[in-house]
Order: sequence, then C-alpha cells, then structure tokens
Amino acid sequence: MKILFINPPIRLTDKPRHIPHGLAILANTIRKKMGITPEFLDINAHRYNEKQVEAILRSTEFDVALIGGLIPVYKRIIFYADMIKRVNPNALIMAGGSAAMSVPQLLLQNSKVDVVCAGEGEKAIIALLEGLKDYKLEELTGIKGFYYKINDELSFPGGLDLIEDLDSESAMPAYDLLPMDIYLSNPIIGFGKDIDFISSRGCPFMCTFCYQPWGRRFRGHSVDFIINALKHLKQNYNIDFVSFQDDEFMANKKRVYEFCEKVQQHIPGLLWSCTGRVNLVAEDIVGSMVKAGCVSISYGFETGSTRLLQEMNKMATLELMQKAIKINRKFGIMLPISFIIGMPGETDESCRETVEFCVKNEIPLKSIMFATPYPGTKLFDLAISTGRIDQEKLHEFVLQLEDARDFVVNLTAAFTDEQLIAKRQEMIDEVCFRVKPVPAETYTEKLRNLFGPLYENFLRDKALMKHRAEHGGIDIF
Ligand code: B12
Ligand code: SF4
Repeated sequence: MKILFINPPIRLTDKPRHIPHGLAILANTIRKKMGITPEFLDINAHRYNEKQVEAILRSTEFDVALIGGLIPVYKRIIFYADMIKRVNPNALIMAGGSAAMSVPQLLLQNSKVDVVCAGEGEKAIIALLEGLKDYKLEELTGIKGFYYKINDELSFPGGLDLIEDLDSESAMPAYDLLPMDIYLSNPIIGFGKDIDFISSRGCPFMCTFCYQPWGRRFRGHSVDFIINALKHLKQNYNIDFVSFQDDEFMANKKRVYEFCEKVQQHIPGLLWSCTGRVNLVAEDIVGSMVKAGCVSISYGFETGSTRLLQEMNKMATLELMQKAIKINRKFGIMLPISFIIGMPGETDESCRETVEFCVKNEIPLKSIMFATPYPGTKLFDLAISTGRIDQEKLHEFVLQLEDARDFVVNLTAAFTDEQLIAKRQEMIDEVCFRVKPVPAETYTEKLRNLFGPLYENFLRDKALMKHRAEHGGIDIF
C-alpha cells in the first residue's frame, strides 16, 4: 500500500514556520507500526502553486492520501480532495486534524473526502490501514474513530478513547520526511534554528472561545521522551531554540521542574519558550525555567474587563495578570500577550478597560484578535443558538475562517460590524500613543542578554531582520 501525506498551505501571509505535527506524527507511527514509509507532500513548506501540486500528484503513486490541519485549511482540504480524485480517482482520501474533526459531517458532505478521523489518529489510522490491506473500505465501516462516506451515505461507529500513554502510543514527528531546512530558517519566537514542539495534550481550563478536542485532562509526554526528541533535533538539525506550542505547557508543575532539571544537562545552551497561564506562574517556577534556558512565556490575557473574563470562563483575574507581567519582567524574559475584542457582552466600557489595563501596565496592544466562533467551541454553539451564524449556511461560514485578525462575525450587541472593526484599530492606536515604547538600545540590550550570539548573527542577516520587523510583533518585554 502506498501512502501519501499532504500538508495544505496555512497562513499564506507568513513564512512557513510551524511543522505539521499531527500529520508528521502519524507518518512516523505508520512507518514504525506497519513498516511502510509514506511520501510527504508539504505544500505549506514549499508553497507550491496549484500546477506544481497537480504535477507532483500525477507523478506520485499512492493508494491512500492523508490530509489535515486546523480549521482555516477546511477549504484547502476540499480543493485538494477534488484535485486528488481528478488525478487519481481510485485513491482513498482521509482527513483529520481540527479542520476535519470539529466539522466531520460538513466536510464529508461538501468534499470528495471519503473518511474523517474523529479524534486522535495514532491507533485509529493503524486499525484502518491494516484492514485495508485485505478489505475494501465498505467492509471496514465498523472500525471506530472515523466518520465514513460510502456512496454518499455517512456513518459513524463511534469514537475511540483518548490515548493513555503518549510516550508509548504516539511517536515523534517524522522529521526526516519534512523539509526541515525551510522550517528551521524561519524562527517562530527565538533567533537561530528554532523549531516548535508539542509535548502534551489537553488543558484543565475551559475558556469559551477555545477548542479542546482532548478535553480537560492534561496528558503530557514524559520529560525523558521530550529530552530524547530534543537531543535528536540537536544532533540531526543542530537546533538552537524550541518553541513549546502546547495548549498549556505549565499545567503540570512537577513535569516543568523535572524538565528544567534535565534540559541543560542533556542539551547545553538550548533556549526555549512556552505557553503560560497567569494562575500557574510564580517566581519560584519561572526562576527555575529561566535558569534552564526559558526566554519567553506567553499569555492569553484576552481583556481588561473583569466581567468579560468571567463570561469567557477564563479563570483569571486582573491581579493575576499583573502578577504575571511583574514576574516575566523581573526575570527579563519576553512577554508575548494576546487579547480578544468582540466577545458577546463587549461594550465601549469593556474596550476602555482593556486600553486602560494596557496603559497602566505599559503593555503594547500588538496582538488583538476578533472573537471568532471556531467550530467545536462554546462560542460557536452560542453563535448558532443566537442566530449569529446561520445553521443553513454553516459550510459558507467555515469557508471564511482564517486568522482571527480578520473579522468574520459580530457577536456583540453594542457595535455594528464597522464600529467593531474601527474600535479595534482605535484601541491599538490609543495604546500605541499612550504607552512609551522601550527605547531601542534597552530593547537590543535585552535581546542580547537573552539570546547572546544568536542575536548577533541575526543582526547580520538583513533579510531576516526585515521579515521579523514585518511579521514579528511578539518580542515584547
Ligand atoms: C501549532 C498550532 C498552530 C500553528 C499551525 C501549525 C500547522 N502547521 O498547522 C499556527 C501558529 C500557524 C496556528 C494558527 C492558528 N490557529 Co492554531 N493551533 C496550533 C496548536 C497549538 C497545535 C496544533 C497541533 O499541531 N497539535 C498537535 C497534533 C498532534 O494534534 P492534531 O493536529 O490535532 O493531530 C492529531 C489528530 O487530529 C489526528 N490527525 C491530524 N491530522 C490528521 C490527518 C488524518 C488523515 C488523520 C487520519 C488523522 C489526523 O491525529 C493527530 C495525532 O493524534 C493547536 C492546539 C492543539 N492543542 O492542537 C491550535 C489550534 C489548532 N489552532 C486553532 C486556531 C483557531 C488557530 C487560528 C485560526 C487562531 C488565530 N488566532 O488566528 C490560527 C490560524 C492561522 C491561519 N491564518 O490559518 C484552534 C483550532 C480550532 C478549530 N476548530 O479548528 C486550535 C485547536 C487552538 C484551540 N485550542 O482553539 N495554530
Ligand atoms: S485558552 Fe488556553 S487556558 Fe483556555 S482552554 Fe484554551 S488552552 Fe486552556
């Protein structure tokens, strides 16, 4: 059986920096468990145009195509599924990732995809592919973990339990099948060769705008698994930096401390960043993290309004947010913060509270997204039940979804669409006017302290500097 993985393009306004973890993990799982080495067509990394993709599909032999990603690739899965069936009508198309599992029926009804993975792919894909060696798909529709479309009929025999032990049942991404040189030349947060890594699944919190397919139970890879993967990345790709993209890297304190103890011992000089949460940071843990090479902890503050924090179930307070700012600043590490405008209940007054919070704490309002009801979230259910999204036009709605910097739907009662779009810009402008920027020399000094020679090399690379100036925006202190 010949298997082809396809990573559709995402965030075309930016360079490709994030490796397709889900697909690359499955590619490695298939190689390990079935002894088949799949082909990997990484359209996102290479930014192939349609003609190039079609030519590659024509010259590649494959029986099964596996495609997936997050919700903005929904439309691209549909597009490439069409192309695949045109080029290779007998190929079976399987889709997964949040673009597929948050709207499985919708995707099957509106595309040439045959099968959608309903959750974690590791166990499910092996069961299905093993079955396909001897049987046709029609005979396998009892295998759990997938939605099937056979002769336009949809069926779903049920989901699978979540993986208990990620170390033994999941795998490291198949880095060798990816164009790592492309990913490593586009740093995410750090300087030098920066790679992203996901070391856990699940988040104990339930913010209303967030999609949590893995539920509230935090499941982490062991520290030894992480260290082995990072050692592999150091030895094979000479990485300088790791950006942990976990939903909540700090959810398990014990794991964080153990990681801090071991990382420099095994990979001396490695720098890293991670996601944090205001109720999980404290001076002692951040101190250990910084000693172990951490240079950035990012936070979703979302709003300066206590009322809205409660309404979005953020389980955070303005006091905790201020404490997190102080801690990051005390240790001199970066402080990327994101905000949301336009949650249901947003008013002029709550926008004012956000602006005043930023001004008081001297935070630039660089990253402020429109509240977007992504499928699978509480916000999505609310937008449907209140008629903000027309259930009859769900497919059209999902086709529009991209980056949350783009406005899609107004969830507020206080603003018209135009007012909300204008409000966001007003807030950015006002904070920019009232918060004094960190002087250039202090800023350079801070980056030098954190990154040492990696920063000096960056200063010599004019192209990278230009790109970072245009697309960076996360190096806030
Ligand atoms: C890294 C990441 C990104 C990266 C993209 C990486 C990439 N190359 O695709 C970047 C930073 C670009 C990104 C951007 C956005 N993101 Co994002 N991102 C993530 C994050 C943190 C990790 C994704 C990941 O790799 N997970 C780990 C892998 C192992 O899980 P997985 O992909 O789901 O794969 C498993 C299964 O789904 C399945 N599977 C996956 N693919 C396939 C394919 C087949 C054929 C099969 C059988 C199975 C299968 O098997 C895998 C192993 O079990 C997730 C949060 C999360 N925990 O997943 C959010 C997440 C995916 N992002 C999300 C969102 C909303 C966005 C944005 C739209 C937000 C924004 N603020 O603008 C932007 C979109 C930008 C754009 N213009 O398109 C949402 C998606 C919601 C939804 N309903 O789809 C998530 C879930 C965050 C959240 N909790 O709400 N994101
Ligand atoms: S926004 Fe962060 S803390 Fe809230 S549920 Fe999502 S991952 Fe968890």
